[in-house]
Amino acid sequence: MRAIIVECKLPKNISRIEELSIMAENIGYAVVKTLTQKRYSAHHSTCIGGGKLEELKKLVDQEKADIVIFTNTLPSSQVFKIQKRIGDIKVIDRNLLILEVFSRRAMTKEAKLQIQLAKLRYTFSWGREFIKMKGIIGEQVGWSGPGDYPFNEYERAARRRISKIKMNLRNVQSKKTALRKRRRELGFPIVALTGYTQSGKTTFFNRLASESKDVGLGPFTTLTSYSRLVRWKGSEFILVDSIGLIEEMHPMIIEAFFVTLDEITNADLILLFVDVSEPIEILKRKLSSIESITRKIEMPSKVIICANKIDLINSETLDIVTKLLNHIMAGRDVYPICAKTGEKITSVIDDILRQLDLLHPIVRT
Ligand SMILES: Nc1nc2c(ncn2[C@@H]2O[C@H](COP(=O)(O)OP(=O)(O)OP(=O)(O)O)[C@@H](O)[C@H]2O)c(=O)[nH]1
Ligand SMILES: [Mg+2]
Repeated sequence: MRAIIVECKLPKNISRIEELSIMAENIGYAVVKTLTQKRYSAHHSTCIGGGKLEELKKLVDQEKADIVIFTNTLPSSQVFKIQKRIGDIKVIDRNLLILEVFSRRAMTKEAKLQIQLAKLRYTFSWGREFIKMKGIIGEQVGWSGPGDYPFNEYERAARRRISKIKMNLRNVQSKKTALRKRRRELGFPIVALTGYTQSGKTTFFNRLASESKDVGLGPFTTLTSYSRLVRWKGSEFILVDSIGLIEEMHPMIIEAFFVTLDEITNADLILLFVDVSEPIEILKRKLSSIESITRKIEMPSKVIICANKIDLINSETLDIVTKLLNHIMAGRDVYPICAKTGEKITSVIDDILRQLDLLHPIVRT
């Protein structure tokens, strides 16, 4: 599948072309061209302006593209208007690409349901637009009276599907909640891993829990949360690995994955993973994005920062990054580690035990 990535670059926004290219290529698209238009504000009906749209149309024909991916968030009306102008080709935005990545990665029933729900809710208003565009309801008819019939039908069907998926999801998740409750009753503290996608959480999880979960398949390798009992120096705690974060995650996606993220909210301690091998500017941006997401999901107060992938940087860079992390994450312990080789991870585990008051384990008889 050949993809063209398009961006309407506004002065206040950073470019997401690279991020989306990686994501698209990761799920099998060949990014054949990228197209950028700098504007002070997005065009009200087609995001990019008319001239650029013509250029896009030519590019689509010339490159025999199968899909156009906008880095911007597109309201449904814009998607259909763009499609109308450039031909019968799939047009998606960043949020739908993220959901497509999720779909490809979803292995468990829970993740599949969560994605279905997010997709349905994200495209809920699209049905109305589609019906309108296809002239099933003429715009002149308006949205009240008998002309509303097809839309109301669509809306009812969509709502029914949404509530059915929600019910299935609740059934799947109630088992997990029961398991969590049982573990609490048994007195095991819960330590959850969080951080930007691809920062090395599962690599760390596999090492501590002697597991072999998938790592490094690209953004959102892990979608479903996993819990394992970890024993260290005679103490035990539950380690939870879950979905990674991304900048500007759409609220609907956060909501669909809320229960997964809830594992983080319910933890006694958080290990926040940061990939220190990334350029400092990106690191700063990601840290502020993590801050805003974690504020929304109400993180527990105990947080340890794992500055991961130290094998990829030199000591001067590590010094700069550690200072930055100490400054931004003031009051939290920062540990430079290498999850891949296991270097320096023992100090993190010791700190977990210290913060959870597990240093002097009670011997079970
Ligand atoms: N060089 C180096 N690579 C690492 C280290 N830790 C993890 N990686 C690599 O980073 C990539 C991502 O690792 P994952 O463990 O899948 O990251 P994740 O945070 O679980 O990612 P998501 O599941 O997408 O949220 C993999 O290719 C790992 O091999 C490290 O300490 N050093
Ligand atoms: Mg992972």
